[in-house]
Amino acid sequence: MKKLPKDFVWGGATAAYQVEGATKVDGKGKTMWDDYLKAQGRFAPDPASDFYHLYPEDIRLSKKYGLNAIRVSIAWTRIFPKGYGEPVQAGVDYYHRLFKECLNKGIEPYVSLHHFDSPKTLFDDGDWLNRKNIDHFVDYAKFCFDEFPEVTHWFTINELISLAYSQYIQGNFPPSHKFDVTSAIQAEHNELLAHAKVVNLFKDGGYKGKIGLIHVLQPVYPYPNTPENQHAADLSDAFMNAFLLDGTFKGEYTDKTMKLINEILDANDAKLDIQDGDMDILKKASTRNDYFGLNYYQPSFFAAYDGESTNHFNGTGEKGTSSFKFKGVGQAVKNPNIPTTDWDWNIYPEGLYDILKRVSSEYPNSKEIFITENGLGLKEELPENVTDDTIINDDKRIDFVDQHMEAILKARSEGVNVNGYFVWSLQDQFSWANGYNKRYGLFFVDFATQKRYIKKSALWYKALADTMK
Ligand code: BGP
Repeated sequence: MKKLPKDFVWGGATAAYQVEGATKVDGKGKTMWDDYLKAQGRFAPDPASDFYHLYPEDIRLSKKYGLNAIRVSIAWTRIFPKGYGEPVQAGVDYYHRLFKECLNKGIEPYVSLHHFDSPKTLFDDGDWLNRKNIDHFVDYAKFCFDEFPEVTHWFTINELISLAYSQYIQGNFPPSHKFDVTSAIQAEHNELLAHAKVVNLFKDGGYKGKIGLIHVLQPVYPYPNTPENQHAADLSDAFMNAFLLDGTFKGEYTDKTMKLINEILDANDAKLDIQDGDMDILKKASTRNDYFGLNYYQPSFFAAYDGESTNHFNGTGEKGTSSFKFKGVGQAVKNPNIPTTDWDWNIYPEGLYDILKRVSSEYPNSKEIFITENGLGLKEELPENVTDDTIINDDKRIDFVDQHMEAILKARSEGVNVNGYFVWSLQDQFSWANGYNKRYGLFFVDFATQKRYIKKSALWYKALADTMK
């Protein structure tokens, strides 16, 4: 069995809207999802995992199965229902209770301020495309830093690209635009700006603790490996990874990245608006991140393509149904040597090793890295003869996490400063574009009764935790 390094951060990840449920209680405001999901009619954000009420149980299980940290996010709309104005005390109190419970149990909370859940009022007003909303975000962040000194590990925004890409390219997040390249690239830039402003505020304000942000990185490989396909992979990489990494840790978009981005913008009659002073803000923040949260699920394989943009998003788990062709970039192709999940996600742990090496050599300002999400979505059911002691077999997930840990420890042994791992996810949760049949948890949630059952992966997680002792 492998051994975890001493003091390794060994956690499980959650996000407020995916676990809390209770979307209509204690004065909570609507997020960009409530009406959208209702109109879509496929699944609802309630009850999720009812973490709003059951957090003590999940934290108890976390402790029991060897975790020393969890990722949670604050729902902006529990505190400011409209995104700004007067704070709601019940929401503030809930997060104090949650953090206290974590700390009392020796579970360190790593807290994100924004995890895909913009307040509806601000979303209707342009979301991240409206620069006024950046100021509202900074005000909300300041409120949280002042109010929650017990939190010492902060992240500003989770997965800037997933928001921009799912909202404006793939079309599977509200407002469901497809291949709206201007909005996507502008959202990337504006979110970077929002992050940088908050980091500068945190450092200038002398707050105790550490701060960073979270990017999901998706290495892009040419397939088959030809010069044309390599160029398609480079274009996709610039859009998905390099633009955001440059903006975060270099405080500039390098010439190499901008050449590729401009090629994409030209092909799509799109434009990016960078205003005077923006780059100074990014520059100032670029050396001030204390750490970097890296989410990794899968790489993509790209080939050249010169037609119009089309896509199909597999949000049901019908294997083989996804397709993605992006004008001026390339098309995603299946690499027959790489296994995939029912949702067509490539399983390739080496991709995590590659991207860790790249971040550490090209972006030294990332300083310390935590894998803030990684995991495997599976369709799982309770057996008919279930009892309280039933342990759900998820050997596939154990294999997946084991192989990814292997990649992490290899990169670490070669000098990459990666000091923690948060499995996605702590318990089963609701998935934004897939609903309740894509389970990731260490703990199985029977959504009808909210009862928790242990999966075999939780036992494995505990055994690995014990190697730190
Ligand atoms: C990340 C998000 C999470 C989570 C995870 C799994 O992008 O930060 O919120 O949902 O992916 O994705 P999915 O639920 O689509 O399978």
